[in-house]
Amino acid sequence: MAAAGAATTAALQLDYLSSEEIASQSSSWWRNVLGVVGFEKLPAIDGAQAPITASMTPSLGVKDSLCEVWRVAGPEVRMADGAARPSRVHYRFCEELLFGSITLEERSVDGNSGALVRATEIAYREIFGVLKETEHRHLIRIWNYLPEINREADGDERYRHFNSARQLAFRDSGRAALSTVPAASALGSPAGSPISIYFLAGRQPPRMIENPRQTSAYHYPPKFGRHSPMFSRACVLSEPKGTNLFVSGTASIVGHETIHAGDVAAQTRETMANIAALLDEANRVVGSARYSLDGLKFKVYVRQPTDLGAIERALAGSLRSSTSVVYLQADVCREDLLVEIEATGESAGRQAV
Ligand code: 3EB
Repeated sequence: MAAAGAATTAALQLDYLSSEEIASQSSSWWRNVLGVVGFEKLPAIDGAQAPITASMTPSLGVKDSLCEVWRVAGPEVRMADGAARPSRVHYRFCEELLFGSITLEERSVDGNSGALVRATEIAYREIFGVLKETEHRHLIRIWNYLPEINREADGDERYRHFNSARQLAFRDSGRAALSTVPAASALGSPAGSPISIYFLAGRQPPRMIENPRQTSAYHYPPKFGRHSPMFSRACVLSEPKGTNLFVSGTASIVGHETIHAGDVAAQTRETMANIAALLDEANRVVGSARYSLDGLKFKVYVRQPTDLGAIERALAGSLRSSTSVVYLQADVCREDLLVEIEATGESAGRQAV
C-alpha cells in the first residue's frame, strides 16, 4: 500500500486564499496541503510541496490572485507525493484522500475534434492509472475545464465530443457502473487554454446523490449528445472526523430541459432551488440536518461578465452576505445556460489546523 502507516484521521478542508496569503504560510501549514488551484492562470507560488494547477477561468471578484486550497486537518497527517511511475498527473495523497491535476495542450492543426477526444482519453486513462496505483480507487469529485466548450467541431459541440471520450474512458476502466460516477463540473475556458482537469479521490467510496427535480445526467436523452455525461449531482464522503458534501456544477435545468432561457436572474433562482433540493437529499442520506445553504462554499460560473450584478442580487435572496462565494467567468456547457453554481460543504466538526 502506497501510504502505509499514515494516520487515518483526515478531515478535508477547503479555503479560498490569495497567492500572497499562501506565500506567507509556514512549512507546517504546507504539510497538510493536498493541492492548490489558481483561476485565471497558474499561481506563482514558490516552494510548493503540493500540486499547483489552474482552471484558466478568470475570477470576477476583487482578488485576481485568488486560489482554492484543499487541505487535510491534523498535525499527524502524513503525505506522499506522486511519482511512483511516469505520469502526467501531479498528485499528493494521505491515507484516505488524493488530490490530482493534469493539464494537456490540444494539438490540433485544423480545429477538428480529434485532438480534444484524444486528450480527454489520455487524461482520464492517466487519472485512472494513478488511482489504481495508489489504491485511492474512488473518484469523488472532478473539475473539467475545456477551451471553447460550445464551439462546433465536426458537426457537434466540443462538449459533446468530450462526453463521448469521457464515457469511453469510464467504460474502458470498468467504471461504467452508474453507482460510481463522481460529482463533477465541466466549464469552458478561453480559446488557447490547455485542457485542465483536477480531482479528489478516496480509498472509500462516497455516497452518490441525485436530484429529484432533475433527470440524472447519465440518463439524459440522446438529443443532448450521443454519450451521456458521466457525473452524479452530488456526493457525500464520510470520514472518521466528519463528512464532506460535494455539489456538482448545477444549472437552471428541470427534468432535462433548460428553463428560463435568456433570464439570468430566474436561472440563478432555479439553480439555487436545485441546490436546496440536493441539500435535502444529502441531509436525508446522512440522517441529520447537517447541511444548510449558508454553510456551503460556492463557486459561481458566469457566462457574461455583465450579468454579475443580476446574479449577485438574485443570490442575495437565498444566501447571507457572509456566505463564501467566488465568481468566475466561464462558458457553461449548454449555449442557453448563463450561470452554473457548484458548492462544497465541510465537516460539521471542523477543527483549526
Ligand atoms: C447539467 O446539469 C449542466 O459534464 O461533468 C454540470 C456539471 C454540467 C457537470 C459534466 C455538466 C457536467 O447538465 C452541465
